[in-house]
Amino acid sequence: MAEVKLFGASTSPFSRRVEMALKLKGVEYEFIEEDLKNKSPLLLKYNPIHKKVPVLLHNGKPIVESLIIIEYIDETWEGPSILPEDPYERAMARFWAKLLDEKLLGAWGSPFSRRVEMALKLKGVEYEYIEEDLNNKSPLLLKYNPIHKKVPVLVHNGKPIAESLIIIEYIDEVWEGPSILPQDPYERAMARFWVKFLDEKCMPAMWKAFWSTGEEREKNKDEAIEHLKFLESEIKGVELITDDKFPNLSKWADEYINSSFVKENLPDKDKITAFFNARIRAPDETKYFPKA
Ligand SMILES: N[C@@H](CCC(=O)N[C@@H](CS)C(=O)NCC(=O)O)C(=O)O
Repeated sequence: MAEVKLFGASTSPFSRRVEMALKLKGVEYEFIEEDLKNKSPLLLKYNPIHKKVPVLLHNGKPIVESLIIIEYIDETWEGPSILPEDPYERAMARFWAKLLDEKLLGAWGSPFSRRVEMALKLKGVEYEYIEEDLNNKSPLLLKYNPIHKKVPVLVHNGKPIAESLIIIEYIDEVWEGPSILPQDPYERAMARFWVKFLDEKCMPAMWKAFWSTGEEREKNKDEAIEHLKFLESEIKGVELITDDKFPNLSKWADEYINSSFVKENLPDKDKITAFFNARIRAPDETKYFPKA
């Protein structure tokens, strides 16, 4: 009997759809659960390009990418057809299946995209990442986020969700895995309060302090420092967050960026430094991160 193995993850919808196809055809298979945070050497060997589940191993030969695997299953085993017979209907089925995959429209240097990527990875969600050129936004981005026209946008089951904080709460509610927000309603409210404060007060003030000069910069710096003081007491470039002025914040920031998970998901340091240096030299021409 032919040997069929499926390397998958129970949290992955892509693995699940392959399992359904195998079951529909009545194929016997061995399921090998992968830990997506600690991928096995076999998974990396069989899917060296994407390093993702699912991988179907049939007679020792690996097939990757769930939609390709499903078509392979349909063509290899008898039983109820998965794809329609008619070529046009088949093309349509492929179109809709591809559209429904989880997608994240992001930009490599965007802290808002990065935080969503971290949330997806924390939950072990498989997704397709689409890098946007913010200087030349794609029709897909404009279609999915016509109001703000910004990244990130998460597309789940063909439906777009915009605004990083809303996306993160959505991810937290939809996928199992470690909780992102605290369970306790009051703690959740507090987490929302501080992140809103960070996004709406601290980041814009720090941003303005970075890009202004002279007197204007001093004024913006003072404003940023006022906001940071609140953060500092809460969590007991331009020299803003220094050890002497903000010891708690500084310690927290060090611990945050030195945790292996965060480190892996931060943008490349040289690339982001080059972007900021270019922006300081020519602020108008380099408004957005260049395409990765
Ligand atoms: N509040 C939004 C902010 C997103 C945001 O500002 N994204 C920037 C990249 S860092 C963007 O897409 N900018 C394009 C633009 O402003 O046209 C969120 O949290 O998602």
